[in-house]
Amino acid sequence: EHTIYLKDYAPTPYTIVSVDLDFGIAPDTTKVRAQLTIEPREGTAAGTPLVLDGEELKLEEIAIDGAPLVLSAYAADANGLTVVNPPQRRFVLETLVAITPETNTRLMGLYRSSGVWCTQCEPEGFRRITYYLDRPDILATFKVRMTADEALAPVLLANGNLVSRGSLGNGQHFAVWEDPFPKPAYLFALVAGDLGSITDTYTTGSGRKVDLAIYCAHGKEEQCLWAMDSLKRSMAWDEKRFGREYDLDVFNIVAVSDFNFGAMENKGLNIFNDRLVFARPETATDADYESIERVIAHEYFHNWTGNRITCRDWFQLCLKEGLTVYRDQEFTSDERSRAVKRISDVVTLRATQFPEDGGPLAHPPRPDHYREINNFYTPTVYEKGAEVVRMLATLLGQDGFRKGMDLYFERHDGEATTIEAFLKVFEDANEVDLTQFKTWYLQAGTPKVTVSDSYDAASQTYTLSISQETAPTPGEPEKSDVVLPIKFGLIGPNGSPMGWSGVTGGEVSDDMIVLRGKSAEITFSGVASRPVPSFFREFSAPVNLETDLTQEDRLFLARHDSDPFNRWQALQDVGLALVKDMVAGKQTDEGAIGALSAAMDDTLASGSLDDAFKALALTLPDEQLIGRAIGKDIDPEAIHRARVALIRAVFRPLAGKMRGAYVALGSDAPYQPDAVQAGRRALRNRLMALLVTADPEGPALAAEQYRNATNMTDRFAALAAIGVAWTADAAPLLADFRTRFAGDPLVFDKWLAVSARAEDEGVLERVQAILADPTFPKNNPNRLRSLVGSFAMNNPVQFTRADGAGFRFVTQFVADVDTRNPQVAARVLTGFRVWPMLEATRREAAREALTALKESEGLSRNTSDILTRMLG
Ligand code: HT7
Ligand code: ZN
Repeated sequence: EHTIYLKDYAPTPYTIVSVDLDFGIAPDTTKVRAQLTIEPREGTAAGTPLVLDGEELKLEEIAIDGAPLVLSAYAADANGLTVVNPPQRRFVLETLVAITPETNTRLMGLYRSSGVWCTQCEPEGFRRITYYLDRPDILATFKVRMTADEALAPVLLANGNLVSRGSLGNGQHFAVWEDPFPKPAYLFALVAGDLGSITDTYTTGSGRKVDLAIYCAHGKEEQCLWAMDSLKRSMAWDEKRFGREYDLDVFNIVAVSDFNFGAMENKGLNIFNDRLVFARPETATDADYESIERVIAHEYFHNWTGNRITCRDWFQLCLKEGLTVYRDQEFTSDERSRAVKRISDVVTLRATQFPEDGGPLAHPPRPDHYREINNFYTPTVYEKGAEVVRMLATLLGQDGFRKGMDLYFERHDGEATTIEAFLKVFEDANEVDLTQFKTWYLQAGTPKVTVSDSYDAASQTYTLSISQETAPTPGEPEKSDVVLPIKFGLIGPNGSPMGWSGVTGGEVSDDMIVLRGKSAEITFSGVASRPVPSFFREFSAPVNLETDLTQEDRLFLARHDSDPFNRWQALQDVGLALVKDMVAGKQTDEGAIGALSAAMDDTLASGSLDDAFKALALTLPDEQLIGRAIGKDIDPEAIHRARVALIRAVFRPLAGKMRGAYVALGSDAPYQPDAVQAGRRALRNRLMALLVTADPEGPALAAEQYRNATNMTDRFAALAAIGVAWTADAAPLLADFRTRFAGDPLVFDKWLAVSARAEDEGVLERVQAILADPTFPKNNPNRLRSLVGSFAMNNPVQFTRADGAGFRFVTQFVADVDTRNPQVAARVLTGFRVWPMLEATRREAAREALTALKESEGLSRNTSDILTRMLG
């Protein structure tokens, strides 16, 4: 079995100092000549073989310092190349290999997307281009020469700065690029193709001019302007907030249509999934605009957190990913609304990371073993990794955090490093001990924090009992206590913040309790009346919280908490408690429903809350979150019915007001993607979606909105509301949408996603028919994920059908796609992660489908790794 352990980390006996690559790019076969300047490390014994990684390479020539190697001096196999007895001094290994990008459906290494040659090397794709020490602790400078047909590939790009280019006469041309910054091979990139572009410039704080360009398919140039605007704002923000300037003379972005992920931060040459570049109001939603802005920022921020300072090994992936997600979250918070961003991020965390952490695929942000590293680009590494960095900032304060970051850049620039080194800079800059804090990186699972309180009127004391508990996760039976920053406040009966004169029993400052042990009992004195407590303000730690607050307390918080996150959270908690009771078949609590209805009414009418916040507050917890809150024997159909019933009960009485607000929120202003306009549309579309469920007039209103829409945000919101609820208008409107935007693949993705999320029983058959259509692009990750990924991840009722047909469809799909693109297959398969929590019939049906898949021959390592863990 092929398992890699962190404890086995050791530097390689040889290192690569510089790389000269010469690509002869041509249809069918590309030739790659590599000259690697290699050195033995100090202490490497004579005769130690040099073992290079390599996959699907055809070796045609091999030489050392210009002298061809005899057959006995080396061995090449399916995993790489061994040079038996390399020189014990600096030498140049030259290889010539042939590769076939055209047949590369895995989209790792060099491949061809809509005629464009492009690369994806993270994490282990470079070995599919040439023989190499393909690991992140090998930092080398790269010089890249490319030749290609001038007509097929007028644009030739690689990392760094353009050194020379010219015509070779015979219809061929060449370009040479040089990247002065030593980098790991996973940051290597090249692009060759016939592309359009937009250009701009950015002048850094120190006055250096940087040439910016975004390359794309011809005709899409106008759709790149928002991405360019986002890039310039990102560059300015990183200077202002973190003192980080860009370091090369050029920054290029290329949009490609076949890409396994969102985007890639290759040094000076970011490559993007085109869905995260292209935007115009008619075809992109507000959410698309925000995603583009976020991902452009994320990849740009990697230039310092990832590229200038990279990871020693792939176990440290969250060193760059968690930190960079934290940075992009802060960027969006500064550019838009901090509260709305925080709520949205927590919704995402709970929808993706919490289920991972509570299911068969649970792993720590820094795992200590893996079979397939591609399966660790997970919500835990990214989003929980960002939460851990956020807690560090919360504990140290913004200034302390910034001091640590400054030291990180100063101390580790140019290095491949570790989580230990990252924590050490915060310790040294702030004179604190982060030994226990490190547990967050090493341990899987979402802690459960329980708080109970009591008030003693006679002594005017208020006591909190707080405890933490993390349930076992696969392979981790025992859990340690983690450091918990608990931002909090006490609220008096009139809704104002309440102070105290003294506190005993805990580590407490004005607005934060820090819990380090299993439990604490904290007593506040001088508390004039019983307060309502607000815990984990801003969601200050990624935990599940249990309190003994009553529904009245929660409604009080929803009205009075000074922390907008907890105002939102309080309404969520009220709704969740009600819907859980309904699923359990308990007598409907009319009073409580009326109170929630009144709170929603107040929210809608509020003159102080902004529209985007209201849209979030008017959203009840989704079905999957309700399922996880129930925790076992989940019946997704019962949850669906209960949630619809609750929406009707809460919002039906408000339908008149909601229709009025809906009309009032309409506007003729030209579309702008800014936060204020987007917030207004979000609220209006939220009302529309609620009316579709709660008001007999809702579906007609949505259909009218669909027809009259002047932008994709409004049109798609209407289509999604109707298409998912599968009302009478669904089929004709979906048909209209498809023809209206025929020829735009990114809009086709929206059509696919809504089609796959329909709640009716017929959806599975329709999805199968779409997939079976011979014109369906079977190798494009965006299309496959939009259709089958949406079905498995976002159609909880039909995917988990009790007859098992939804499960079987997905496992058969996975088996098929796995032969061409294992990364897409493995990712879709993670849709099964809820299976152990389902009720018995569905659970057995899922087990059968997974077991049948496991028996298939020749599954990829990606898919078999997920499957093995999934089945426990
Ligand atoms: N660092 C990038 C990760 C990535 C990736 C991973 C596996 C396969 C394909 C991939 N493309 C990009 C993206 C990021 O986090 O910024
Ligand atoms: Zn990243």
